[in-house]
This record gives sequence, C-alpha cells and structure tokens, in this order.
Amino acid sequence: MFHEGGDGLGLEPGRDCFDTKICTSQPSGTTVVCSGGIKRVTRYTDGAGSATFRLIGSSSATSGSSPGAGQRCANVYACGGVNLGSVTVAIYDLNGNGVNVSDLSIWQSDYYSGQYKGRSDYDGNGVIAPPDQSLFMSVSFGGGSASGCTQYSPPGTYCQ
Ligand SMILES: [Ca+2]
Ligand SMILES: [Ca+2]
Repeated sequence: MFHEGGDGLGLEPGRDCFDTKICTSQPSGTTVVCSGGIKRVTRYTDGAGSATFRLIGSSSATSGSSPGAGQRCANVYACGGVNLGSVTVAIYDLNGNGVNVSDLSIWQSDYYSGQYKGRSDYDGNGVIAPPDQSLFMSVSFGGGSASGCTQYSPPGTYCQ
C-alpha cells in the first residue's frame, strides 16, 4: 500500500497479476519498490491530479498462449493508502526482450485462444481483438520500447 508523503499515485500489481514482471529500473519520475513480495511503482501527480505510468517490464508469457491474469489485477492507491480501485495490466513486451515480432506471435496466440488475458487487451475494453493488434503494431513500429529490462539504461532486474 502506498504511504509515502506528497501527492502521488501508487500502482501495485497484486498476486492476481501473476504474469506481470516489473523491472527495478524505470523511467525518470517513477519509483519502484520491490521487496518482500511487494511490487509497487509510484509517481507524483500533475496539477490535475493525474499520473500516467509507462513502465519497464514484461509478462511471463511463453508461446502457445500460456496462462495470464484477467481484468483488474492491479490496485491503484493515492498517497495515504486510499484505494482508488483496480486496473487491468496490459503488456506490450510479452516475453521480455523488448517489443518485437516475437511478442506479436504471443499476442496472436492469446487472441486465437479465445481466453481473456489482460496482458493482450491494450485498449482495455475487456476483449482481445484486432484493435489491440493495431495498438501493438504502433508501439512496435514506434521503436520506443525496443529494449527490455536487462537492456534498459541503466539495466535492471525483474522484481521477485
Ligand atoms: Ca519481447
Ligand atoms: Ca481490447
């Protein structure tokens, strides 16, 4: 739970986010806590009280549509520990080596499995569908997520 001072938001992928991997190295402005089984990322809010999380991490998915978390597996907290609700965790780097064509293969396995997995629902509408693939292609061709956790600068490790 997020108990730090100041105006901020904390995001905690809970036990239900079993396929979410958070990197210890994150972009400037994002703090990560990774100890005792807790995975938490925090950011200060802007003047409108909003914080956007763009995180380094991956899923633990393997080829063939391995098991994945459903909707709303991560809790959102305001400073002071106020629970603001839960969110679905979508993950572009599905296998951990940066976003590339191997992730698209896993996304397609999730899509064709007919089973919902939040990691592949990029628009958060509760279904895995072609618009999610379009979002994946935008991220992949955008080139801003080519590095995974261990290739990021500075390199990190995944929270255990
Ligand atoms: Ca990847
Ligand atoms: Ca979707």
